[in-house]
Amino acid sequence: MFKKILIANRGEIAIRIMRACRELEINTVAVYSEPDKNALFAKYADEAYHIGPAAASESYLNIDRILEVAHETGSEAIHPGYGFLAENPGFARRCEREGIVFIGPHAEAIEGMGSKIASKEVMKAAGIPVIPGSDEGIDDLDKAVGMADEIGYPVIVKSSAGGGGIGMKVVREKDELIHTIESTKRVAKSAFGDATVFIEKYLEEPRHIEFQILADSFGNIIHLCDRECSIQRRHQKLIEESPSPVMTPWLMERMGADAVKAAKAINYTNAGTVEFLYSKGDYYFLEMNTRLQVEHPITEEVTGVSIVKEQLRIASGEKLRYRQEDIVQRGWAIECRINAEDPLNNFTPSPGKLRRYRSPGGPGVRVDSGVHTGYTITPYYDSLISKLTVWARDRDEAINRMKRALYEYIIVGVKTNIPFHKAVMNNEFFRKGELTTHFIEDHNIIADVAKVVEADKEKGATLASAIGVEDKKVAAITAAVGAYIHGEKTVGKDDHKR
Ligand code: MV4
Repeated sequence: MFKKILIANRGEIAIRIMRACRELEINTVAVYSEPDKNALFAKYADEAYHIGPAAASESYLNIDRILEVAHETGSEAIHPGYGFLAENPGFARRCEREGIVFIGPHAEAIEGMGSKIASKEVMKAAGIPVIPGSDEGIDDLDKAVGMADEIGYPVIVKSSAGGGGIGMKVVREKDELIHTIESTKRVAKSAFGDATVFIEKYLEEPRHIEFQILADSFGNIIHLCDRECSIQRRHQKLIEESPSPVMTPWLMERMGADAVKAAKAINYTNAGTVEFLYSKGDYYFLEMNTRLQVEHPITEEVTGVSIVKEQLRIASGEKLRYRQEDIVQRGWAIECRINAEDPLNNFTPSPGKLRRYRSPGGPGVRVDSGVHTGYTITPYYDSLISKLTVWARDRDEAINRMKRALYEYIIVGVKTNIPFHKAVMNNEFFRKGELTTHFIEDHNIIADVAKVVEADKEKGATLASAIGVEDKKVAAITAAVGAYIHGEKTVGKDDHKR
């Protein structure tokens, strides 16, 4: 096992990796940008080094500087986390060339899964169901028209080098097809430097169900069951759960076997995720993510496996310590991504100083976060404050526990999407597990958010007046209510002053 590794990331995921290292008695090296110099993750590490200014291109994406620190500190390996350099094959190759273990798959696997057309071809050849569509990039418009007629409308035009929904457009009428192909090619060229596009049958109301994979360097591959990730906004996941409400033992068996087959087909090693679209009882390979995912905690909670520790063990050359029959999914886990954003203003980021921060706790509650009271959420990186995960024996209890945890959360100084999460947890269709990737629009959740904000104000005002706080400002009330609930201090008459 390694004695020292460098974490080339920041915030909650950096702390998550450092926690696994501390439990394995691995020393940790943090790298931080100027705005992160006082961040919790930099303090948590055994060593911490400044790598550049705020701009990611000059800090967390600065390969030369990161490798320089790795060499200087004698780090044997680098964990990239997610985002930044996590799926950068050039970085993985640089590490391998410079004798530093990249904690993730080989560069070839990252490269291969970066092309949506190539990854579909590999999976189709391995006998994994893929969405009906073109087997190669579109370079002949007449051929494309013929193909769309064969597939049947609606179809979707997608960028092969794309991801996260960029460079993808639904076509419902034949006369829109050619214009859409040409415009999508332009978007793909400018966004990814690769104009290759392809078409597929458009699945109207799919679920996004993904499987966690672990693969060692000896050909052993297992899956750690499923995650339902359908509640997304602009291709950003907001709420994830394990298992999926539609999962059955038979579906688990088939999708799990196909997820393992997908990893085997590309000689995958380390942790990865196979994404499927599920529609009307059928499922189709969508793409494979070659990194640790943000939502990994729900899988850790229902299987008891530390995915990050297994990544470290695999990267250090150990054999998988689990066989497939050792993996048991127990209970239900739900994760809400708590972001500094305003759900009543189109989820606009809301950076700022956390004047008060207190996370929930108690039975079955896990909070992965890198913030604290007094911390400033900067506008330079993503707006993630924390990931709130709950575990319970069944889905109903997990939803009730999530509602309780959201009620306890105190964040004063920035707007958050907590009211959004409360609105979803209160939604009858969510309670029934009737989810699709269009859930937020289909159930007009945003309209419910406004009602939640109003109700919270009322609740805060009522409780605040009960405890003698004159001022009606929600923030002051939240702070006072929080202090009162948690007995941090008795609420004085000046508590409402900003
Ligand atoms: C699709 C689809 C429906 N039909 N492909 C979204 C980004 C990328 N992961 C692929 N995506 C989709 N591809 C076909 N043929 C619907 C989506 C989609 C989606 C997929 C998963 C999770 C959330 C989504 C939100 C919107 C669209």
